[in-house]
Amino acid sequence: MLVANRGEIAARVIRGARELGIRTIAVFSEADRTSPHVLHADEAYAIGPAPASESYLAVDKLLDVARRAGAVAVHPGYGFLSERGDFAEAVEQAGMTFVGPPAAAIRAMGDKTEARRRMRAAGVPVVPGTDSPLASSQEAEEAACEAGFPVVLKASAGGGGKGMRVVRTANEVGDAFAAAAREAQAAFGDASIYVERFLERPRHIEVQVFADRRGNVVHLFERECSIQRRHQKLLEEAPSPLLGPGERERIGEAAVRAARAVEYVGAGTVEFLYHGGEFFFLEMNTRLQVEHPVTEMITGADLVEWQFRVASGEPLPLRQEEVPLHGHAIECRITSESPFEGFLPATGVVRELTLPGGPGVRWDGGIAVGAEIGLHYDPLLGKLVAHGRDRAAAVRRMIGALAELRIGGVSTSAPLLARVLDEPDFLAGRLSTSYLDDHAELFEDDLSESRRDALLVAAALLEHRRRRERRVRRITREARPFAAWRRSLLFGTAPATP
Ligand code: MV4
Repeated sequence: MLVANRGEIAARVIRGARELGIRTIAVFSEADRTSPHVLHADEAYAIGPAPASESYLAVDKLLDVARRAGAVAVHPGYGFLSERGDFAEAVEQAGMTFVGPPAAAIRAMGDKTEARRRMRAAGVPVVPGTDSPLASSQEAEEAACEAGFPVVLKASAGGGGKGMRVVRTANEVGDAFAAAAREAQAAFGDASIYVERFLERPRHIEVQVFADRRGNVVHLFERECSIQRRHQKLLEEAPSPLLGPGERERIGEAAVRAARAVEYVGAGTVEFLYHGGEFFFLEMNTRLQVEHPVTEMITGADLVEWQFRVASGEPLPLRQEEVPLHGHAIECRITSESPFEGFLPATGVVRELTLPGGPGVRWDGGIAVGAEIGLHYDPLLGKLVAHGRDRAAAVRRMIGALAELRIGGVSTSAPLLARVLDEPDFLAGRLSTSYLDDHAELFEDDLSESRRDALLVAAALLEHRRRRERRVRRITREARPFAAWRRSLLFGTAPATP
C-alpha cells in the first residue's frame, strides 16, 4: 500500500497497515528525507522538491511510484489529495484501491449546496438558508431576508470556514455578496455563493461515521471540537461533555442518514452546529480526520484497521449496538507555533524530544530529534491524547502528560494548551466556538515558557558576572599590601612583610 502523505498521519497509517501484514510504501519530498514516516515504511521513494505542489500533490508522480513499487492500494491520509474526487478516480482507474470513499461521495459533499439538498431530502436538519447558488446580489438579499439576519455567505466550493462572510443587515448584503463571490473565484476557481442564517456562539460537534461496501453504516459517537482559532482546532474531546444520551443517539442517527444519503463508504465525519438545544448539518469531511484518536480511545476501535478492512470488501467489525463508549478522551494538537506571539509559525531544529507515557496516554507524532521544522507544510508536530474514566480524570492525565512533554528547539502550542486545561470555563464544559476569543487572558504573555527560560539564563549570567567582579575586586584588594612590599624591596625602603 502506498501512503500518499507525510508526518504523523503517514506514520499512523503505516502502523495500522503493519499490524495487518500489509507492506507499506512511503513517499517523501526533499524536506522530509529523514522524517519518521520514511523510516517506518518498508520502502520509501523520493517524489520531488519541498513545495507540496511538486511532491505530495503531484498526482502523476504518486501514481508512477505506486505502479513501480507494485502497490495495490493508496491511502491518502488527510489534507493534500484526500478529498479530491479526481484523485480517488485516478487511483481506481490505475487498477488500485483507493482507501477512502467513492469519488461520487467526495464530490457530492464537496459541493456544499448539493450536500444541503441531499441532507434535506434525507431528513437531516440543515441551517435555514438556500440550497442552490445565488444568481445575483438581489437574489442574495431576498434569500438573506428569508433566512433571517444575521446571515452568513459561504462559498459552494468552500468548507472549513474559508471565504465565510457574516452580514447583519439587508443593505450590506449586496456588497458582501460581490466580495464573497470574488474571493471564492480566486480561492476555489468557482464564484458560487449560498446563504445560511448565522448562528451565534454555536458548539461544533462532529460525528464519526463508518460505512462498508455492503450497505452497513454505523456511527462511533461524537467529538466536541469547539476550541478553535481561525478554524484551526487546538483541542478535541470525545464524547461531548454536554450532550445527553438522547441527544447523542439523535445526532448519531442523523449522521448515519447523512452518510447513507451519498452512498458513503469508509471513514467519514459529519459536522454539526449545536445551538439552542438543536443541531444542524454543516458539512461532511470525507476522510479520516486528525482527531480520530479520541474516538479510538473511547470505543477501542482501530479506525485505520477498519479502513483497510472496508477497502478490501470486508463488513464492518461491529454493529451499531456493539459499539462501546468507555470513559472520556482529550487530544491536544502540538503545533510549531508561538501561541503568545499571535500564533506566529515557529521554525527550528528539534533538539530535544521527551515524550510522556503511562496508562491512558498516547502520542501520535511525526517528528524526531534532528528534524528541521520549516514552513512548507502544516505545523502539526504530533498529537497528545489522554483517556480517563471520566472527563475530570482525562483532564488530569492530560495536564500531567503536557508537563512531561518536552520539545526543545522550536516553540509549540503546548504551554497555551496547559493553560486551557486549567481554565474554569473549560473545566466546567462551558465551551463554544468563541471560547478563545472570550478568554484573551490565556494569551497574556506574563511569563511564557521561552521567556521564563530566557530570563533564568539572563539572571544566571548576571549573577555569574557579579561574582566574578567581586572576586576580581577582592584579589586586587588583597594584592595591594604585597605590591607595596615588592616596591619597598625594589627601592630599598622599610621592608615590612605584610
Ligand atoms: C457557521 C457558523 C454559524 N452559522 N454557519 C466555520 C467553519 C465552517 N465549517 C463553518 N463555520 C461556521 N459556520 C452558520 N450558519 C459558524 C461557523 C464557525 C465555526 C464553526 C465551527 C467551528 C468553529 C467556528 C468558528 C467560527 C465560525
